[in-house]
Amino acid sequence: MPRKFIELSEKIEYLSILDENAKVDEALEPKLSGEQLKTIYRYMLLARRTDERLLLMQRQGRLGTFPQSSGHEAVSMGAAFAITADDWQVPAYRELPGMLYRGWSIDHFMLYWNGFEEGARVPDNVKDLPICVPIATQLLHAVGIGMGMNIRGEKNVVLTFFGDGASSEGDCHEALNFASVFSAPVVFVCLNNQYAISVPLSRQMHSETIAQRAVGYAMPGIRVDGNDVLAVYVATKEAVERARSGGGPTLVEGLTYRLTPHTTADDPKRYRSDEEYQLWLSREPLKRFRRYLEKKGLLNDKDHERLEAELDSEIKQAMERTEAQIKAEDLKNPTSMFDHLYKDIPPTLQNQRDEFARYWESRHKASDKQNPQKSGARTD
Ligand SMILES: Cc1ncc(C[n+]2csc(CCOP(=O)(O)OP(=O)(O)O)c2C)c(N)n1
Repeated sequence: MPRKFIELSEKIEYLSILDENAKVDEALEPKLSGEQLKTIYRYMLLARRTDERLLLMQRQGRLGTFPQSSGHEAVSMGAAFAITADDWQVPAYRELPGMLYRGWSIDHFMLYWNGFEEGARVPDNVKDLPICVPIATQLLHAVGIGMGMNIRGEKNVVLTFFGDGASSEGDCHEALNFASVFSAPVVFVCLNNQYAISVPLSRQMHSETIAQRAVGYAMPGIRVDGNDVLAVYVATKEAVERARSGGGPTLVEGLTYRLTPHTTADDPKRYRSDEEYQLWLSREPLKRFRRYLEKKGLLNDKDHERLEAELDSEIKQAMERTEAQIKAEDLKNPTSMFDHLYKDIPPTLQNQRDEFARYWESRHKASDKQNPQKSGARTD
């Protein structure tokens, strides 16, 4: 029996179109209209400013712990822009830009990160699943949706996201494998920000890229500059078109960096050097895309000021609306936590719900007795 080699396609393509100095490779530039380019920028900026406002709210005690998305705008928005409203998006938890673009309101995020189920309620006519915090579990949901589309003979596509840390989870392997075996129309986008909380990539995996894992699952894989929204868009669009025409799944890796702590509860100075941070700050996605639009005559300083003012006013209005909503009685009753998992609640859960409702009622009666002047007004 001879020893021989089995040929595999082991070359992993890397794509960059708009570099950190806003120099564009015209041969690779996608043919998007001025309006489309401005829409992409609008949602990237809206997400950045919302993220900054959410951080202020968290620091003021008006929001719970949450993971910021700053730095990830190009991966999220470039990919989301490559699907249609009839396709599905299955996010992890850093896809604020793409989710806002798909129709989620800022209110959703303010409610969600304050612990209210209403923040996870999918808006009407939006084909997205809600934010998913347990890492990599959403990938299996995405593959299930994709396999369902195949069974129904639908020509839609599922776009799903995960982090470099999530790539080490068994769920990720199972999802990639199933998607490949069943030729599910799923585009897996990895936001490789090079850290899983404090664990650097070098402690996460020994391979050079995440994209090359696609070889093991017999699907196309590509690494893109994840701070270049044009490259993310082009690579995702190609993958979407392949999936739509029956070509199965693709793995797209966007190499990027988070410009913030992992969540508001973390201190990245303990595991990332300032030098590294400064290097990646100089490569961040918004600045280069703004310069690209300026060079094309699509944006000037005055337009930008106007846009910022418009977006800030949207964010402020959302904050006022949600804070009023949170004070309203219906959001103050935590029995709603039982309401969203099952259409018909199973008896065991119904018992727990009833027990909790009795406890909650008695707590209020006790609190009304202690504060008779507040009788009738809830104090929690
Ligand atoms: C199943 C599961 N295990 C552990 C955690 C705790 N956890 C939260 S974020 C995180 C790291 C995720 O890193 P990565 O996938 O790279 O995503 P990033 O946060 O960097 O975007 C971990 C382990 C979790 N959310 N879910």
